[in-house]
Amino acid sequence: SLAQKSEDIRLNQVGFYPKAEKLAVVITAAQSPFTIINVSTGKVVLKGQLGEVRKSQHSGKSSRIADFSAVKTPGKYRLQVGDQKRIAEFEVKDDVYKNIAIASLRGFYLQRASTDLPEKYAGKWARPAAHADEHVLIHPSAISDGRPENFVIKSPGGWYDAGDYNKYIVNSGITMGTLLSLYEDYPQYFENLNTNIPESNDGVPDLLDEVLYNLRWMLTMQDPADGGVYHKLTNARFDGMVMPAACDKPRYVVQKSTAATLDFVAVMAQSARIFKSFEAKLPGLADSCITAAVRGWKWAKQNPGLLYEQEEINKKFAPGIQTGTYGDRNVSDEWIWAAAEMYTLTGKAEYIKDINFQLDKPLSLPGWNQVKTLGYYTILRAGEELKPEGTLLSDVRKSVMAYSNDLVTELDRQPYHTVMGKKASDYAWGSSSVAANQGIALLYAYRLSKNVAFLNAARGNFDYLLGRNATDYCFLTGSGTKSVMHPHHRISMADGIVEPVPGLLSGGPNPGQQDKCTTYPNKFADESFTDHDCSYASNEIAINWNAPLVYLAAALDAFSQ
Ligand code: 9MR
Repeated sequence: SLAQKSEDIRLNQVGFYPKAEKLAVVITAAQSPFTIINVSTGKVVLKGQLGEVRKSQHSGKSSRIADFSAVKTPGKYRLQVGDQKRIAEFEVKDDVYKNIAIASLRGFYLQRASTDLPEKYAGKWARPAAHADEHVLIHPSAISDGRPENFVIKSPGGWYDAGDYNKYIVNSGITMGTLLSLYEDYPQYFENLNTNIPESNDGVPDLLDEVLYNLRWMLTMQDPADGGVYHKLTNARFDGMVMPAACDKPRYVVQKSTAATLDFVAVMAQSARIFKSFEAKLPGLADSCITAAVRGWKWAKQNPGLLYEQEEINKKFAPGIQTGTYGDRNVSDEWIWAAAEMYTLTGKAEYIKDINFQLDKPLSLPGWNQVKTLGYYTILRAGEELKPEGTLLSDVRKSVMAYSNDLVTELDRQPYHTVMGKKASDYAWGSSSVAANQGIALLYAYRLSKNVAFLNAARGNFDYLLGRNATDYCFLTGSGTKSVMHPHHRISMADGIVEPVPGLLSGGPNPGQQDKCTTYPNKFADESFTDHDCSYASNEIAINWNAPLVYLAAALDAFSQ
């Protein structure tokens, strides 16, 4: 049964954990009373007044907040505002975060390449194997001296990056780092979390099974000859809007890059650490990861700043490559992340001795081209044991706290009562991942300080993603009462099923509107979103956006136990 909701009431459409703060935003300038009614008994359980007027700095729109945090008993409720034309039904229940953690982790299963997805695990989104990637051409941009042309490698598996079917190491890097960190931060949580994938019940947590599917692919992307890592595995041009099995274009691995290699090193080092504890189930895996990491590190030392240059490549070689570039222009942060992981894996300070951790600068939220903070999180996690020399650990702590303190400043004045959107720059391509990554930073601050304001703010961003935002959409497919239905996602567009593939996080508002879709409602930063499959700039899905949502949902659930 779909809950009813007026468009001008914005709230988490999935539900509220009993002890959590519970807010709805009403788009109105007028003061008015509100009531909360228990749907099954018809009784009024709470009466209140909307809060002070708040204004969106982006659109200028006025709104007020209904705070019904006092409703803590599980059940179904109706919020009625003023004359009762405005209503919103919602649920209070214990498993909100858990269900979202499972759904968004299953989103990765449904993105798997090179394998069939049987109905048993994929339901109506079952599909046959495609993109086998058993004969991947080495693009001329990647052919080193003496190697025959048309040399092929096997590079099966991994996840499709996004709405497209290519596989990019840089973006896999941050995605894996986020999921592996989730495991390291909350290992007990995953002991019994069953996500109904083929590997469930194999003695390895489902989160790690899913990670492993992409890890095995990443391992194939390292050139055995020199340890460098190909930037991506891709078509020359994007596939059409067709199902995977209808794709038949040749696939290439392209030029090696320092960004890809260092991200790979970081992922391998972190994986080695984690999979050591699963030696009995996965014999030799941790060792393979260590070897791969060390070889990648050596290559990077010899090639410390080799950028991926798609335009240059296309001037020199055919076929030209037109797919996503993930063309990072600065690899100082990749060095920080890789060094932090190698140091943590080996305990050898030599890995960090020449690294400038940039702690004189503010923390940067993790993104595919900015990964230094993943290194900070690892130092934070392992620091007590590692005891790095000097002030590294205390400086990292200060940096995380300063960033989070900054985030929650003036939260009380934000129209949606979220730290997300305080700055217009939060609304970049993939803004949903900004909200989720802010939530993660806040949870680190909460763990360091035990200050519940940070936990509440993290939950606020979770609520943002599930509907308490200026677009009125729940950005996670398959969840909520008004969720995204038309993501720019080839499988969802081509499979003939009305509902999109579930468990995928839409990119979210992006006033850049680079896709030039004509269906955006306006250009206001917080509303610049369109649930149309033309909109790759606001309504695509991507693995690096899903991963921080998995983290946020699972961590919030772990804190709620
Ligand atoms: O997420 C990426 C975003 O930060 C960039 O601004 C954008 C344009 O370069 O590319 C995004 O990544 C896309 C990638 O290049 C190809 N697969 C889909 C990704 C999500 O839109």
